[in-house]
Amino acid sequence: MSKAGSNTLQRIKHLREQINLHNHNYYVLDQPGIPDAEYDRLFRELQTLEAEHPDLVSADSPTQRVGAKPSTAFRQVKHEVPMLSLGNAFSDEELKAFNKRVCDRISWKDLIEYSAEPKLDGLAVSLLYEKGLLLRAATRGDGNTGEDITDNIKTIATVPLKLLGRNMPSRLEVRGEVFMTRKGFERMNEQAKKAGEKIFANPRNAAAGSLRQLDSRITAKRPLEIYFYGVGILKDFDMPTTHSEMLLLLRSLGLRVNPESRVVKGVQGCLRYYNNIGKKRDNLPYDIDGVVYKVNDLELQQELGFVSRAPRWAIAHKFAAQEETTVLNAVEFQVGRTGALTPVARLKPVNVAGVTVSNATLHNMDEIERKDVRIGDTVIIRRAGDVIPEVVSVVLERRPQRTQKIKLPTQCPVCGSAVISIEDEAVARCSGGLFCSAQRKEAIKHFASRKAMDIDGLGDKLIEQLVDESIIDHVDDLYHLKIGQLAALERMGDKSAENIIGALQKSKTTTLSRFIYALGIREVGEATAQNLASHFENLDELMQADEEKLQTVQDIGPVVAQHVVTFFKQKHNLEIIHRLQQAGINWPSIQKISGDKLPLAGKTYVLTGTLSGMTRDEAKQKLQALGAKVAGSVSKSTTAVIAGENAGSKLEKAESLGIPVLTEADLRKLLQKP
Ligand code: 5U1
Repeated sequence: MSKAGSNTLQRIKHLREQINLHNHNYYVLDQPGIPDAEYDRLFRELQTLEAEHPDLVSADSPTQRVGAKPSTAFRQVKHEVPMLSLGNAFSDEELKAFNKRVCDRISWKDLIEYSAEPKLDGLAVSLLYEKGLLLRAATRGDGNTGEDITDNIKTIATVPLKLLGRNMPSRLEVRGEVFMTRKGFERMNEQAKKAGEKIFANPRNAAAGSLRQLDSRITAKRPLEIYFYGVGILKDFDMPTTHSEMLLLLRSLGLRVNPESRVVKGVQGCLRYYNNIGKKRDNLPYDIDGVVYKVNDLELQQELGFVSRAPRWAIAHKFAAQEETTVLNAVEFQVGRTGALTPVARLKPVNVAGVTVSNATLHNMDEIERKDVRIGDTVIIRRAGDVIPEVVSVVLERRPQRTQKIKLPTQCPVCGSAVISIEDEAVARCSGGLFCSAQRKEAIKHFASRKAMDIDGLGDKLIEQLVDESIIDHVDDLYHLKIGQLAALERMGDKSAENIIGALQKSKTTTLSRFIYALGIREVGEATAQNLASHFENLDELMQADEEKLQTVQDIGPVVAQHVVTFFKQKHNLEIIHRLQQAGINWPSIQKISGDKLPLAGKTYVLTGTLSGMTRDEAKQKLQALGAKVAGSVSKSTTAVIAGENAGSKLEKAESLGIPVLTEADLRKLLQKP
């Protein structure tokens, strides 16, 4: 009979039920109900209780299993070598303890060499190659039995159906992670939204959902990628002696491995790598949730062996959780620069990765409806890098009896003007325009921001104060501010006021692209402003351009072109530009590149479809280097359209306008021009 009290017994039972339920949601339904951090906490609590009361450990406890049962929809595959999971370290101390366990177990006195790499947030898979040919692919499933996803894996362009080289193992079972880049995920969700199809909450769910499609034609359309990180079986081949050599071997066979992987020494080496990857994290194209360290020497790995769920020679060092649950107390609507109303969740404050979060974006009403968020709900919020925290989903199991639906206001909460919703647009907007002080404030903040006019010291709070006290109305008023006006403001000394006037003076000399960006034209970000500035010789030309002409600028489509034309049609905007120029805003006139003598000077090309020998960006750069312009859309002034594989509407338009169409081979000849 166990010495545990009935409370402990009850708690263990409850934890097991909860974990089993979340395993099912995560592995079988691809719909995690709680953040990973919360799952980890439940799992750890159960592990601790079981460690304290070993007599209560039962064979069916989730701590004794790797995952959940695979779905029955696919043929099942028994893994010859089980696919185990990884132990976790949530702090530097836990990493140090892991390293100590490793050293103690093999009586190692020196620094251990580890192979380190990012831990991707994707789906673990196993691929079996026989005599170099891809025979079968399977999910990890419960670690012993997975699902046969061969047809789906074959749709991933970077998975070799045949291994590279002549010398290859007779059998190779290789493991890796299937994932989706954040860009691929966003594009896919946009398309799904337009088609009224299922939207995924994050790239991991999207990758899992795509891979477990019963119809592989659907998988083929999904932007899936893969990195391989380990080997289960290697037959009739010289076994490398280290994990890092194993990765090189995989690469030489044509299997993609993560280029971020490195060999590091001891705990300090691991921590340096961890901090480095942590800094890079937001700039990596895919989501990661930590890094993995593996003892590099394969013989030492053998010696260390396994313990129940995981190898003793590897560990996942997790980043601080980016998701947490909290309660949604209220929703307020913020008015942005273009009048867009953004619902903002007011939350019960919660610590997410070291920062207290009490507000998060709910994006727009469509998202609120899609996620079925209500006031009073327990919600999962995510905070990643510099981006504004967002409400990811609702924990439906925790929905209280009484919740309140979120309603879009009919009047702007700031100026009282009517709120209008345009069909096909997810956002609702305040119709007050520059009558609305919120829109004016945001326009001025944008104008002064670092990538625009870069007015040092003119922060958001100060701008709000200046507008609230009617000292300024529009951006041009900034250049008529006097030191005395600023110095009279609360918490503003003479010196700060002087500095701001100095910064305003300095900002008057700028560049055309910064000025275009600062105007805050809808959908004209930094890159578009740069494209516009380098395409048009001066501001007047841009202001007079019609939609057709604008669409010949790289990356400018009909929507942006329309916004630009609309902006410059408004009398009020023209007056402000005039007043800014009168105040002394200036920029150097753009030096026309002396490209007249270049072989493709005066020619304009449009690139479309997929090129096989180079990317479109490379082709663009090469054409530009020869003096050509590369436009984003086809018009009468296009010299020729260069069409790669799967070219679509641009090719059709070229044909309808009688514009010459060149192949990739023609492009190569063109690029060889002396
Ligand atoms: N990058 C990486 N992810 N990952 C996951 N390596 C790696 N290794 C794993 C797992 C489950 O397992 C082996 C250490 C067995």
